[in-house]
Amino acid sequence: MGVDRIEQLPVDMFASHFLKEAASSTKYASKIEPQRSYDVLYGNLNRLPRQVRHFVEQNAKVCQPDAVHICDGSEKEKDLLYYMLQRDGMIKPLRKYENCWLATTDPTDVARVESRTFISTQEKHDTVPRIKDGVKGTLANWMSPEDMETALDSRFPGCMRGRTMYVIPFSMGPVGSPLSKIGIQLTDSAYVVASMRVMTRMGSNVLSTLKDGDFIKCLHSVGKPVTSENGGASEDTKSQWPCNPKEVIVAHLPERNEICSYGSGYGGNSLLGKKCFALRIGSILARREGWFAEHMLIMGVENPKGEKKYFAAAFPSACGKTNLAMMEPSLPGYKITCVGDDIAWMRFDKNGQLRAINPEAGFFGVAPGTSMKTNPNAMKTILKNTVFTNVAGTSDGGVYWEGMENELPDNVSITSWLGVKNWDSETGKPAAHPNSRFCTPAGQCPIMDENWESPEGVPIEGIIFGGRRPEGVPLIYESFDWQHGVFIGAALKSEATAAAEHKGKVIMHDPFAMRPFFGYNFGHYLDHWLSFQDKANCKLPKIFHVNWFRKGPNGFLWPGFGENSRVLDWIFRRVNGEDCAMKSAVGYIPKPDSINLSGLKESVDMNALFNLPKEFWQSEVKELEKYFEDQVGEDLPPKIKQELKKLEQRVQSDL
Ligand code: GTP
Ligand code: SPV
Ligand code: MN
Repeated sequence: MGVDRIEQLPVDMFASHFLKEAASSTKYASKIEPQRSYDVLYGNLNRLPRQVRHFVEQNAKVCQPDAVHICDGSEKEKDLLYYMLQRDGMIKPLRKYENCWLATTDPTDVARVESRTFISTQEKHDTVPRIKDGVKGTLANWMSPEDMETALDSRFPGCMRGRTMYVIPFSMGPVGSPLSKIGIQLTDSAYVVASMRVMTRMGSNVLSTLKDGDFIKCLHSVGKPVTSENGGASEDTKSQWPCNPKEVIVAHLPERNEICSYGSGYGGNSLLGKKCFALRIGSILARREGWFAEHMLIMGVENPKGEKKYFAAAFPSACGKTNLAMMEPSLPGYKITCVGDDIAWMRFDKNGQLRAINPEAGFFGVAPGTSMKTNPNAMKTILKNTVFTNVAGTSDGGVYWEGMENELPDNVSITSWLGVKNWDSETGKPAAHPNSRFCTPAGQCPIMDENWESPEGVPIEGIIFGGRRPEGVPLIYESFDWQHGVFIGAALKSEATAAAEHKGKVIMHDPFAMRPFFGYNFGHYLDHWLSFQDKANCKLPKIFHVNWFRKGPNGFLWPGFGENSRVLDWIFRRVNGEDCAMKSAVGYIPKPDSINLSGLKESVDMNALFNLPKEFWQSEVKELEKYFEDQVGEDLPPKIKQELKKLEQRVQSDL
């Protein structure tokens, strides 16, 4: 279906591009030239809106690229990018599929680097809560503007030498929607351009909706200028993937509407529209303008009567958002549609209805564990126009990862993400990196919702929190009210996953699944959420908590995936006001037999799934109390403290 390689581009179309590129690449030199000029290889600086042009010129002066390419988002440009990426050894074609590619990164550049992610504001406590001296804060990293300036000044000057600086105009959200926002990303990575082209709406049409100056300035560099010695490759590993792991910084300067990221080409570190813009900067804009920017999937659920509702769900990284958003329901008559799998921008409309858009245009999904059994819709989505990163390749031009569950024919061999040929599972090392991902256009998903690009967004009737909780936390519970629901979000915890640089399976706090993504003081974030309770014209959605990951002696107690539709069915009925819940210490839980288990093939121990061990919840309360005191300190809203007290009393009285 696909090709072994792109042998040739329609070269005359690009003749001038390659001539100029050749000329400029001979220009790089190890000696420093104070003022360097660059060629504009593609596009026209003069046609850019004034402030965009200024932003480009200013940063070109600092970063000193050899060339500038202004992205237009065209097919022609796409062909050029993929051709160059392949030529430079950054991606390999996967001939088994249509226009699919495999990239493998430097082994040190594989996940978000939370420890090097900073937010810089004049006032420290605009960014981080007021906590006791000596306690290490885990809710956002603040850096002073002075230190930030030093950090950026020691990295960016000259960082793009020998490379092309791409200018990416992109829209988060449908182009022109009143809920959308525009960014301009400058990057010296063509891989990032190819990925942004999938993950955002990118190209010239974005510029035509831009009110001059009203954009987020995003600057990204892999931090590896090309010199005659390194040829652009990594010195330590000699990999073709340029990066500078020792100098990584992912910096946010909200007061200047700026994001500056250096040293990593991977995922959330480099696709700046995603976590940096849509969540960190987004959450700040949201508070200022009265809306929400959240780490949530958005899904449509249609019941057998043809009634439809939309839900948003916040689970921490690699805890099942993509799976739930694309679920194939096992309950007959149910239909699921996908609006988004990672980020929701939501606001109450003038009728008081909460509405959500997915600001993204693609999925950057976790590959391991994705199979025809667990997520057939994702498997169907990624068969074309997809860039896979850090998965394993097969000798017949396909991909492979742990949990893919397809038996490979004997004559097909696997090359691991680290390039080990004839890989087999006996080595004990995974074939694919645990945080390996696919980057694929959302529009290709067979169950995309008919309204997924609707400019006004879809109406949200329920918000679901969840995490990986091996112990103590029931399959589903519902909050008593909005305030209790905000408390449940604040108390969210989960087992660590490979999405960031954490080691081991510790249970970590991840409030609102936003711990790595808060753009401002978490105490203020809670105030913002709580404030909607007092607003006259807001229909507050019900709030739920789910846990697919509770374990018994034989592993997971709940089959998960498509069977989660049974839980969605209960949620749906609750939103419709059905009397199928009863009070418990943690919230409303299903009345006996109110979860529809008909047709479930395996036997499930519902008692074990809903058991609320008193000692567990007593220590949970104590631990939460300490967490809030240590991490949110003076900024913890009294209402959250009250909710914790109420939980403590309910646990005590065995309610
Ligand atoms: P990010 O993209 O990192 O924000 O993560 P995500 O929340 O979209 O995670 P994703 O859906 O890709 O989850 C990936 C992991 O969760 C895979 O290992 C899945 O197998 C596992 N998973 C998802 N749903 C379920 C479930 O219902 N039960 C169990 N046991 N595992 C699940
Ligand atoms: C996450 O870690 O929550 C992701 C992947 O969605 S990344 O874009 O790398 O942040
Ligand atoms: Mn995510």
